[in-house]
Amino acid sequence: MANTPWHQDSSYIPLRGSHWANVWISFESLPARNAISMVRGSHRGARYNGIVHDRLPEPLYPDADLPRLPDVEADLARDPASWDMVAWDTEPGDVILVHPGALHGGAPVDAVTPDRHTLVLRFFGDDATYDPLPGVDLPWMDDQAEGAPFRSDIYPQLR
Ligand SMILES: O=C(O)CCC(=O)C(=O)O
Repeated sequence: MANTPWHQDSSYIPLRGSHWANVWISFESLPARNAISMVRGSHRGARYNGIVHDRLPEPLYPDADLPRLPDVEADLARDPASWDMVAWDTEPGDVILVHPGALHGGAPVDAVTPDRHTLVLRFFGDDATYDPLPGVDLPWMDDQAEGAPFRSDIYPQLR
């Protein structure tokens, strides 16, 4: 059973603001236990230091003054009520909106759901600003000042 490690997308994307949403779309019917899970309200909480998925549990930013990501998986194994989780059954055509600051993960494949194909679209809006993260280099943002609108020719604008 392979779980998506618990994380926040905001640990990886140098962006601030509240106009920010990911659309999670699965092409199979999924029971909630195989769909993406989130910690309720976590998008309003801390921005944690990220993880490097193939170097767990090393912090993504060794020198950054960011709180360490909690070990949600271990906490849940000890006590399933230790985090207030939400997840939904999904049918093809459903979308789950995930705030990038939400602590999310799970979505294992298993005997019930041996295969899962998922598309994630990332959207951001007018109040999204560039907020550099240590060691995250987006060459197309090089000319942007901290706090400037998060814009680049590589991001198509929806009208
Ligand atoms: O679908 C998944 O397993 C992970 C998707 C995800 O966590 C993301 O796009 O940030």
